[in-house]
Order: sequence, then structure tokens, then C-alpha cells
Amino acid sequence: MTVEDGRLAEVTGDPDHPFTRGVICGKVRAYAERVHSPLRVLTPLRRVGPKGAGEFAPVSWDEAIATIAARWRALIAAEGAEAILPFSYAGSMGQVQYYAGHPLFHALGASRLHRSICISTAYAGWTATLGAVTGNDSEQMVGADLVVLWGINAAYSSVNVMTLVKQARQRGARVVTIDPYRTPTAQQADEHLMVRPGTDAALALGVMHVLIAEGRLDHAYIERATLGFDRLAEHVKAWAPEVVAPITGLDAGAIVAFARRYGASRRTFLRIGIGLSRHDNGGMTCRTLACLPALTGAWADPHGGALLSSGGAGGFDYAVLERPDLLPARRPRIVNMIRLGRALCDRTLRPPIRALYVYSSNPAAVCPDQTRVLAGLAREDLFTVVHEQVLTDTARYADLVLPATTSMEHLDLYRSYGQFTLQLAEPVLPPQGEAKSNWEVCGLLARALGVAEAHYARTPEELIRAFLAAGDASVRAITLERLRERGWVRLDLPRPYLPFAHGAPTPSGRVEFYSERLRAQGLPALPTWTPLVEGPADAALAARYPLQCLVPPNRFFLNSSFGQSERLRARQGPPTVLLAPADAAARGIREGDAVRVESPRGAVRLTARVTDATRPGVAVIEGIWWHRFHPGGRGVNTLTSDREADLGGGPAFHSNLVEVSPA
Ligand SMILES: Nc1nc2c(c(=O)[nH]1)N[C@H]1C(S)=C(S)[C@@H](COP(=O)(O)OP(=O)(O)OC[C@H]3O[C@@H](n4cnc5c(=O)[nH]c(N)nc54)[C@H](O)[C@@H]3O)O[C@H]1N2
Ligand SMILES: Nc1nc2c(c(=O)[nH]1)N[C@H]1C(S)=C(S)[C@@H](COP(=O)(O)OP(=O)(O)OC[C@H]3O[C@@H](n4cnc5c(=O)[nH]c(N)nc54)[C@H](O)[C@@H]3O)O[C@H]1N2
Ligand SMILES: [Mo]
Repeated sequence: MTVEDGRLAEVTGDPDHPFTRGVICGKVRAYAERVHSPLRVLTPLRRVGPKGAGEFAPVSWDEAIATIAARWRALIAAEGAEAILPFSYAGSMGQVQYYAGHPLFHALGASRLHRSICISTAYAGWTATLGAVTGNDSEQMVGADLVVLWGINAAYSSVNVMTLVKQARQRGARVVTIDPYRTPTAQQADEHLMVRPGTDAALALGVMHVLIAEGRLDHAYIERATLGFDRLAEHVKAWAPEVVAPITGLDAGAIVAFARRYGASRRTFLRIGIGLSRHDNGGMTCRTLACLPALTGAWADPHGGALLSSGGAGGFDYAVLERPDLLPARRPRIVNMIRLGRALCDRTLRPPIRALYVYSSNPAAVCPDQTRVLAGLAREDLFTVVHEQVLTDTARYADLVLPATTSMEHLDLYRSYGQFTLQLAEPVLPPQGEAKSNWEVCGLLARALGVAEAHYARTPEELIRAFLAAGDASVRAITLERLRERGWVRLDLPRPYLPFAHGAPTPSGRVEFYSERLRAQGLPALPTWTPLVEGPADAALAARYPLQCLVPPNRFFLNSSFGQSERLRARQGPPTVLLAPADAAARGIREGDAVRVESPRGAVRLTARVTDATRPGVAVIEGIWWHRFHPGGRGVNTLTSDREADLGGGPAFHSNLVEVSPA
């Protein structure tokens, strides 16, 4: 980090960091442009034009806080605190700022938010098999015979994984990617299985069929660490490669070859993406994949195993940050964030949502079923406050916008979901303009409303100390002082880290091929594949909308963050849809044409890219653009549905049928 004359000049990596080794991605390199963006919010703002027009006049912090407190007090008296809905997601992801609002809104008795938009489906599936969201350390893939990048576009989404993939490959590992389109990650692999969207569980069942039929198993591991092998073996008899081939769109021969390679060694590492789970059947997909290393015993190998996320590694006590003890005895209702539009537009809710407080998120752009989200945000009778760094699509709909600090301007503790170190980031700049952190603003509101004041009387340092001290043995020894020395400390976990070598923290204490918990919920007890709710199996819908549309991230934005950057937008090029040559030709579409992409929810305008990087029948739209920088003023999530996936209440962003036509 270089600061010159009070301005952030350069952001570089830390070459001593054990995981990143100094490699950072292009977007974070451009952080200075974000901190000093002309779109930065620098003072509190009050709406002076129609909702969504983005016309504001500055107000003082005192006036802004007093206005919010008065509006909320009146609402609580008239309709009850559930009329208030906090809405937040990860923002810049530090623990203090992420949880800054929970104690305030709990103490008020406001509606609770199910923060489901990213990980909850994947985590629910993984947990069904393994009881915890952790896995073997990615660095263990160096030394593996086979590395599988399964539904993860690491070259965009997790660049540091690619450093390890390259090392593994140099040491002789074969690298296979499994993705419906040829991502930059797939381009760097030895083999690419271009699977049909939402069919990975079927592929995995086919692999299990071969492993079991050919006896490529670790019987000792299965005996000591798993539950339900006999039932699984019986179950997967029906999933022969010839059955799986037409479902997945792969050759039976390729499935057998992949299974044999997987079963040839325990030194096989699956790095599984969270994006993979964003389908109607995504939870079951993750559950099924988690079973594979248990058949071959790879879970117990120092150069094998699998990782979906390290998010649950280390025992942290989130009650310190979240303060569930402040909740009223009658628990307030829970609103699923992916259904924000529905919740705002639902006239039958009692009480209806009358006040929305958005921080660390840009729901107007990132939530599915955008048309409904915008209709909700446009409600004249909704009092919306948005605490933001930059004037996002959501901020434009606010009655009050509050300026937020960036991670360069506030202290925070960071966890990771791909590695096992904790990081501390200290401010390198003073707050820009009148910006305040989530922690400060929630503290001001708590004091103005007379709730949870003791919680906010602490400093972020004190909170971090309390949070670390309440952790388990892998966390407790990490102090603020140790974090300050180098900025990071690895969780005190063994190396190699093999959390499932002898079993798993499920109800049975074993890796559960058979799950009694799922059965009790009325779900299949064994791993299985079901067709997508919105997919080719719905023949009537597929006749009108014949293409499956994937909507993963692009290289230069982080969800919708960095969409404010002119430089990164220029590097990214215009918003595009990738179409296979046959699909384009059938519609009279050529490279570079303006096209209209329509789903059952709505339509957007994009530029066509005709490429064999995608399968026939699969269209791909990368990245989330700010509305004002997207042709037609509406973004990709106009297309996506707010349907909940099979487990965990997460979104099915990629289970999405569309038709494309020349604009
Ligand atoms: N550059 C960049 N990096 C990011 C982000 C960003 O927006 N931009 N976002 C960050 C966040 S919040 C997250 S959660 C992570 C997500 O990062 P990842 O876990 O990598 O997830 P995605 O990129 O959403 O999807 C990964 C891949 O899954 C593929 N996929 C979709 N459907 C299927 C399927 O049915 N089967 C298979 N096998 N593959 C499928 C997509 O084509 C895509 O290539 O990335 C983080 N990193
Ligand atoms: N089409 C499609 N949609 C998706 C996805 C996809 O792959 N495809 N991915 C989904 C996923 S995985 C995720 S995680 C969500 C992410 O959705 P969001 O969490 O909304 O992510 P961002 O778009 O990065 O918006 C975060 C906002 O928080 C602000 N911010 C950052 N730090 C702070 C802070 O400390 N305080 C405050 N008050 N504000 C802050 C930033 O300026 C930014 O505008 O999007 C989801 N939406
Ligand atoms: Mo995410």
C-alpha cells in the first residue's frame, strides 16, 4: 500500500503471505480508483427528486441520524419493529463491519434477514455429508496426481488457487476442469469436461458407479469413517455411465476414463466452486461431490481430498459479534434476502416492510428478479436508507444515503473461505469526506434509539479481542498483537490439515453417504440427481426459452463492486452474451450483434459473442454491471429467478431458461 499526499496511490500484495505470495487480482490493484472515485459518497445525502433518479442534497450527520431515529420510532409504535428490514451482505467482508448491524436490529426486534445469496445452499449440501464446512488445505494439491477444478472459475474468482494449480501441474498432476463453458480456468487445464448445467450430481453418481463396480475403493477408510456404504453401492447401480452420458452431455467413455483416473490414486484433489451450487439442485450436487473422496480415501491423504470452502474451519464464537441474546423472546420473522423484491411488493405481509436499511450490499443489481426488486425500491411509502461507499444503483433509490468508509479507512479482521489464515487490516487512510464505518453508524443509531448501547460502547479493537478470545483452541492463541506483527496469522490447525481423515462431525460422527437428517426433512437420504426445476425437463417452458443461461462473475468486477471504475469497465469491454455458433446461426445472430436476451422474468440487451467456448444450448452472461452502464439500463439479474434451491434457501441464479433474438 502506498499513500502519497493523503491519497492511496498503489496497492500491492504481500510476498510473505503464505497463501497469496504477493499475487493480487487486477480489480484490487485498481482500488485507489475506487477509494477516490468521482462516484464516492462523501457526505450524508437526502433525496430531492423522484425515487431512483439519484437527485440528492447534502445534509449533516446529526440531521440524518435524527431523521432515521424519528422515522423508525414512529413505525415501531404504529406497526411494530418488524416493519423495519435490515439488508446487508458481505461488502468488503471484515467481521466487525459484516456483523455491525446485527446487535442493533436484534435489539430493536426488526425483521431478520436470511443472508442466503452466496453460500447457504452449497454449505447446506456439504454439511449434509460432512457436518462442517471445511476441507483439506488447497496447498495440499501440490503433490497430487489429479486436480479437478469442479465448477470453479479460479482464474477469475480465486486467482491464488491458480498459483497452486500451476505448481501441481509442474509436479506432474493432471488438471481437469468441469464446467459447461470453457473459462480461462478450463483453458489452462489438461482436460475439460463440458458438462450440461445442473448435471454434476449425475456425473458424480456415474463416477461412484464405476469406482464401486471396479473396486477402486479404500475399504479401510470406508469402514472406519463412513456411514451407509452398502446402501450407496446398491443405489448407484442404477447410475451406469450409459445412463449418465445423455443426462450430462458427456461420452460414456469419457466418464469411465475420468472415474478410473480418479480412482487410480488417493492423491486426488477436488477444488469445488460455490458457483456450482447456484442451481435448483445445487445443494444435493455439493453433498454428492463431498462423497467422492470418502470412497477412495482421499480425505485422509496429505495430497488429496477436497475443498469447497474453509469458511467453517476454526471454532469461532459468532455470538460475540451477532448478539442473539438481544433478540426479543418472540423471535422476529425471517425474510430471505434473495426474495427481497417479493417481500417489498407483498401487500399481505403483516406488518408490511415500511423501512429498509441497506449496508454492504447493492441489491438493486445483485438480487435475482431485478424487476420486482426495483418495483419494491420505487415504493413511495418505503423509507429507504443506504449506507454506501459509492452511489450504486440501490443508493439512487434511497431517501437517505450515508457515506461509508472503505477497508482502507477502517480496522477489521478478515477470514477467508479458500484458505486458513486470519488477516488484520489497519486503516492506511483517514475516512474520506465525512464517511463512517458500519460499526460507527450502527453505534450512532443504537444510541439515538436507546438500544444495545453497551455493545457499541466498545471499540472495534475490543470487539476483535473478545471475538478471538472466545474461539476454540485453533483461534484462541491468536491475539491482536500477533496479528499486528505481520497482518496475518494461520489458524492453529495441523499440517497437513485432514479434517475428515477419521470421520466427520455429523450426527453419526462419520462421513454420511446415507443421511438420516435429510430423510427426516423429507429429502432423499442418499446422494442423487434431480432435473432442474427450470431446465430442459420442463418441455413447455423450454420450447419458448430453449437456452440455459449461466450468469457467473466476470474478471474485473467483484459482484457489482468495481462497476464504478471507468478503467475496469474499459478493460472488461461491453456486457456480452456468449453463444455457441450453431445457436447463433439458428437465430441469424453474428459476432458483435446487439441482441435481446429474454427469460420468463424479463429481457436485457447485450452484445453477442459467438464462440465455441460454450456448448450448444448454453448461453453465458458474465458479470454484474451497474444499471447505468448497461445498455437499456437493466442488468443481468432481470433474467434470474428468486426461486430457492433445494437446500439452504440459496438462489438458483444459473437455472435460468432464456431465448435470444437480434435486438
Ligand atoms: N473476478 C471476480 N472474482 C470473484 C467474484 C466476482 O464477482 N468477480 N465474486 C466472489 C464471490 S462473492 C464468490 S461467491 C466467488 C464465486 O466464485 P466461484 O466459486 O468460482 O463461482 P462462480 O464463478 O459463480 O462459478 C464458477 C463456475 O461454475 C460454472 N457453473 C455454472 N453452472 C455449473 C454447473 O452446472 N456445473 C458446473 N460444473 N459448473 C457450473 C460457471 O460456468 C463458472 O465458470 O467468487 C469470488 N471472486
Ligand atoms: N447474476 C449474478 N448475480 C449474483 C451472483 C452471480 O454470480 N451472478 N453472485 C451472487 C453472490 S455470490 C454474491 S456474494 C452477491 C454479492 O452481492 P453484494 O454483497 O451486494 O456485493 P457487491 O455487489 O460487491 O456490493 C457490495 C456493496 O457494499 C459496499 N461496501 C463495501 N464495503 C462496505 C462497508 O464496509 N460498509 C458499507 N456500508 N458498504 C460497503 C460496496 O461499495 C458495494 O456497493 O451477489 C450475488 N449475485
Ligand atoms: Mo459470493
